[in-house]
Amino acid sequence: MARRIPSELPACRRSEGGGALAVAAASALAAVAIVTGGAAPAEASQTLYCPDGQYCAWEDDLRQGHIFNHVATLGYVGDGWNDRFSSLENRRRDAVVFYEHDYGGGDGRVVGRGQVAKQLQFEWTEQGRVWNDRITSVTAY
Ligand SMILES: [Ca+2]
Repeated sequence: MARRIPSELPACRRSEGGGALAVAAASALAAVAIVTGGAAPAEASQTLYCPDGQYCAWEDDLRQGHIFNHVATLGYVGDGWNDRFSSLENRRRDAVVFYEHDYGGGDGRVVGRGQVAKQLQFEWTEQGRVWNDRITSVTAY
């Protein structure tokens, strides 16, 4: 018994040393997680406000999810956003028209300065047509 106690003390110290290393490693991981977290909001489902002077669209209702924001006319919003807009906001000085097809083709809907469409699936319906996930091009005046 008496001999085992001294032999356990170094073992105990090694254990503590390992514990300290583990804590340091955990801190390093936490730091990495924080850096990664800094980029995360763009991926997270949370509201990102539309910058002044731009028009914006979100992939989900109520200005949630990924945000698309731009200032100029776009004959095609791009493969990543085509037929994906679910809510809109126009913070430009002038009106913006959203079209169902590319280069202003098909039906268009005007969004005036400061206007918001929070839920295209409910707000932009006429003659049985729904504008959710349908917009393909934008004209900015
Ligand atoms: Ca379309």
